Amino acid sequence: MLRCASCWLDLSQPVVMGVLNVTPDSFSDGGQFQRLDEAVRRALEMVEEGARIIDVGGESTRPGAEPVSEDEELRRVIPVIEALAPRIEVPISIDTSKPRVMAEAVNAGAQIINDVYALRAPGALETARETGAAVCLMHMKGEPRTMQLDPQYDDVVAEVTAFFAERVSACIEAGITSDRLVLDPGIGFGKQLQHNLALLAAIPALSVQRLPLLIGVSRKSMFGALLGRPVHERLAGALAVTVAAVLAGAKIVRTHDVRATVDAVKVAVALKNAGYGIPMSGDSGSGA
Ligand code: 8Y7
Repeated sequence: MLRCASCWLDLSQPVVMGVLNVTPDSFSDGGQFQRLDEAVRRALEMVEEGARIIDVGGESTRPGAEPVSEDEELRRVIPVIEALAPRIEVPISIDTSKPRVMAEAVNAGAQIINDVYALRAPGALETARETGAAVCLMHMKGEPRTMQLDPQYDDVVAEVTAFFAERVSACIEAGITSDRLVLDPGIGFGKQLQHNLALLAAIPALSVQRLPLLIGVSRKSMFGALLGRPVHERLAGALAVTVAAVLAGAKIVRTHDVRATVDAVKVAVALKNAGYGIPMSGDSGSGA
């Protein structure tokens, strides 16, 4: 169970996190009330489709994206969280790296902090502790504006695992208990295709202290590199990774495409429960 600000999230079976971007380019241009209405409708739809977390984000962290101001980020996300929290049972996560946005979002009803900067901003550890929210600690090499300019690693799996161990220690020292923590290798965040694939292949060994892992590959450029597909033709690729990640033990899958991803997770869970990957008796050993 994951301890959230005022609830527990059952992760004994993997769950889907639905992405709710509230950046100006995500919804229509019909003014703030219409945008709010559309955002709430999409969130309710994702819950209907089986999302068990709604991830609200007001700052694009896509490669090359420019940062937004704290005030602008608050203006985008707080009204959405206030409108949504009383209307859904599933926890809301706030996708931010800014302490003040974390605090106000949890005040408005968010239960989880999803920080691509893993609480490395000044004051973030202390603020996160005080909110009582669960925290997703994501690995990112560099910062969004420049992270995809030829990132290099000696051993990406060792580097990400060491980063997890360091950030988990920092959280524990700051008073954030381990029952509040989720880890995420940050697919596409300062990584080339080979790094993303190495991390996905290492899922069974990637965690520290057996903390739950979150994987986000939805629409990401690794499928551009692998398949030559544009952003809206990457669902099949992402579902393939989803099945592999769930079989390997991932506990949260972050996606824009909730309905299809919930189906893929169900299939993967059924295969896993049927013994997928466990050799049949007589199928291992001497080969006689
Ligand atoms: C991830 C994420 C994004 C991810 C976590 C996108 C905010 C880029 N990706 N958070 N956020 N993990 N925890 O393409 O992989 O959705 S934004």
